[in-house]
Amino acid sequence: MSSPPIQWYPGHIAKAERQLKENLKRVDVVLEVLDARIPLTSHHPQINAWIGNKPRILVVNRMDMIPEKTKQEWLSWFKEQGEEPLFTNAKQGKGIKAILKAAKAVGVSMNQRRRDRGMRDRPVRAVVIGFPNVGKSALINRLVGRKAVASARKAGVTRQLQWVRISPEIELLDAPGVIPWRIEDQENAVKLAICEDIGEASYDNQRVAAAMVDLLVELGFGAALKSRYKLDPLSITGESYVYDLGNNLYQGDKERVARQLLNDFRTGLIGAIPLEFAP
Ligand SMILES: Nc1nc2c(ncn2[C@@H]2O[C@H](COP(=O)(O)OP(=O)(O)OP(=O)(O)O)[C@@H](O)[C@H]2O)c(=O)[nH]1
Ligand SMILES: [Mg+2]
Repeated sequence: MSSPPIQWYPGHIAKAERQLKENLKRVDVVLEVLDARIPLTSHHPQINAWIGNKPRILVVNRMDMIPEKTKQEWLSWFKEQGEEPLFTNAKQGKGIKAILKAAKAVGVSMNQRRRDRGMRDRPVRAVVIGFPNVGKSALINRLVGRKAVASARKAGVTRQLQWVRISPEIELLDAPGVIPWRIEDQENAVKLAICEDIGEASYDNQRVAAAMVDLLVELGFGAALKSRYKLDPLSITGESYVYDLGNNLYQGDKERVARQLLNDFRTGLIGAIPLEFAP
């Protein structure tokens, strides 16, 4: 492909990363939030190094956007890796209690250690970390039970760190999404773009839409495209698909159709479609 690689590392993310690292010292537990459609690609490669020995709660959000079967396969896979992922739907508030319980448990053992050293109890401090737009702020709002922080359908909504008191026992730090300084693998970059987990300034809609069609066909979801758009993607390239569909629907407006394809995927209109499966 001749287009420039997808790279996105705006100033506010660089700043957020510095502040996040600074604040991690004050935090007792980290909630790492992954996107269920791309649990591998939405894991920030440096997170483990940042967290060190702190307890981590692994949250796989957007569980409504993948089939139940795929979710079960991921659950087994993560367990094989020694992880205990908690699946959530932060939009509708599903799976929230288990997270509160896990965070409280960290608080209980922390306060036990404090008491042993003659110190008073304090609330457990947690932070949410993850790529942009995976649902960190929506999750916080669900945990606290009201709209405490901004959450919207766009990467890069949260710009500053913000503490929220969830209950007398838990304080949570909302943080802007973080992304690696360089995304080495362009296949991953395309998946992040399709899922809108990186900013739209970084990619070309028509290219990403074409790549999405190719990827959906490769993953066996061609029929979902065919039934929604009355156009079979199986024997043509993604690029031709965007071109032909633009002709069918919008007098050749490829940009408009590319935006629609991406939007339909992101709002679930093409179906509950994962872009990664458990290895
Ligand atoms: N379908 C679905 N949508 C979700 C879920 N969680 C969050 N969303 C939506 O995804 C969008 C992004 O959510 P945010 O909470 O702003 O994401 P964020 O991770 O805080 O994003 P940044 O602040 O940009 O890093 C919002 O429109 C949410 O309503 C989910 O589990 N399922
Ligand atoms: Mg946010």
